[in-house]
Amino acid sequence: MHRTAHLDTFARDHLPPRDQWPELVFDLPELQFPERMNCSQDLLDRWVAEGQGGRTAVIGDDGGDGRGGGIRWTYAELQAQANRIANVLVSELGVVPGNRVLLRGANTPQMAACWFAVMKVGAIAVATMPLLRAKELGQVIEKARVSHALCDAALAGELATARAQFPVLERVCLFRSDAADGLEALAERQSTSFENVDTASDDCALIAFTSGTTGQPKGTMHFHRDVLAICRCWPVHCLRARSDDVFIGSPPLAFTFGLGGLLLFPLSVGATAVLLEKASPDALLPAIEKHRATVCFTAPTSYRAMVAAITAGATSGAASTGADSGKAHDLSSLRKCVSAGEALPAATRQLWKDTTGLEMIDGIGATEMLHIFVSHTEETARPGATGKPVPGYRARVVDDEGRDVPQGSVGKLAVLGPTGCRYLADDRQLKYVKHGWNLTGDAYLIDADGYFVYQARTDDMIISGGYNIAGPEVESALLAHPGVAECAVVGVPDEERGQVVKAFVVLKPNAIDATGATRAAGEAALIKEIQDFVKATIAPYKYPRAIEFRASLPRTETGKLQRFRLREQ
Ligand code: 3UK
Repeated sequence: MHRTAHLDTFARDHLPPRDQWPELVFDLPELQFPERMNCSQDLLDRWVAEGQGGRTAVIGDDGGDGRGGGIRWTYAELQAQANRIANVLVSELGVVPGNRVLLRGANTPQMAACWFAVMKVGAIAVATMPLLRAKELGQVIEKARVSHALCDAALAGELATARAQFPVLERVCLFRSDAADGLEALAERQSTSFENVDTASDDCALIAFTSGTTGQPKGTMHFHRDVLAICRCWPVHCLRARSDDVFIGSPPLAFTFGLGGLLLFPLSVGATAVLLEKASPDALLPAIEKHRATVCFTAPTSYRAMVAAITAGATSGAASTGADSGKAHDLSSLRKCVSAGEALPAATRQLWKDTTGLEMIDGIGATEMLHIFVSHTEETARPGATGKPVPGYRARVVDDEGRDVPQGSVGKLAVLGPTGCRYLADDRQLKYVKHGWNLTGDAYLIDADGYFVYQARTDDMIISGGYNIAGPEVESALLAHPGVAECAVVGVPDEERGQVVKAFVVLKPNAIDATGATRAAGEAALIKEIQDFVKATIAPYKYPRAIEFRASLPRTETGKLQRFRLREQ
């Protein structure tokens, strides 16, 4: 390890022992990193130094609530804001290199400036999802020993509650606030220049907490060089964005999918990022049109919901007014659409293509790996498959002993590359990293052409009557039925078969009424019809023996289905 710039060495002191790290490979010439670097230099300051400071870096859109929309900052302005905040952190709030600084807010230009300020002062960003409550914030504060927080004034309440219980959090400064001691007022008095702390390339830059479904959240530690490494792998080889691109999307900056897709990747090519405070499918559609966005990042279900809204708009007539979801939206600016966070069903890829003419880019990423490691380009997309290892990464499908399974057999996905899993003080390190490989917890197979085909989370595989059934494959088949809006497939206990396949289905608005039957008769007929439909699409033994209709499905803030909740019920 290189000489640290951290005066507070908590992060280094709590890295896993070196022999528990995954193997790291820096195979590409662009992955040769110097001993000392601060990632904000490469992503932000560089553009100003190169005379590109007048380009637009970030655009804020509050969806019309008037709190902070309308901000457009050039690279020079974003740098000036970040520098002012860096000065506040050091001279007003007493932050020293290595301190953990919690960031809390919706996706906004101010949040982006705060993130860079934390990088610049050599502190460690601990970004948190806006929806977290005091209890979860408290777990993060305690685990990462967070001493300072920068928090959007709109979200101050839960943080104040958490702070009352965890006095390790000494200072909270509110941004987007008119208060005399708010961040804006403090920043106003500071200089727009700041000399970045000369961090080591292996100094920790961020601790990202997993959106864990159960148990204590895990903090994943990523270095300054990791931030740049992810910018030089997937975006360069799969996304291939340009400096005139306008990025937009839904994942929070606190989710590394969003941090990369909506901040690091656009800035790494000198492009523009539109940061939306509200990014539900209903809000995303008009925002794409309004900002003439060219690159979109969101989850598979969000693409599906956007298609539904577009289709509803088209049938009700483009001239209709009122709710935005009822309007036809001009999406012709879009060039590239990225899907991640969950498997992309072939049916959803096809729907999006039929609606927009665009082939989506799917990629599997993980908080532990920082970003995407198996993916493809538009040209090499294969419906139902995630793709191939991203240049810079290696991937295999292995058995419990870490040996490659035969081609075409289902096993565990194992990956390694320039980034990898380093949990903050957590025994679960030994579960994620085995024999030097990161085990993501996903069941995959490799097809005859070397494509990686997602099956399920390993603990979501259903074993029924001796057969292994991957829930997502059944979900894909269900999604192709014209009445199905959303669905989730789980295994439920069954005396005879061990488990049976059960589907929870959200129907499209008119799926039953259209039949003219009574509700009960209509539901029974539809269940039978959907079951027959699945049997005709995939091997009949995989069909859902039980189907339950729901108004909605439980999801995390990052858009993932919470199958465990459905199993519990
Ligand atoms: C699942 C996928 C199939 C998979 C993430 C892009 O999702 C991200 O990180 P998380 O830590 O979850 C990781 C797990 O999510 N998954 C993600 N993408 C796909 N499954 N196809 C996909 N395309 O189970 C994985 O192990 O929340 C995604 C970039 C950064 C991220 N952190």
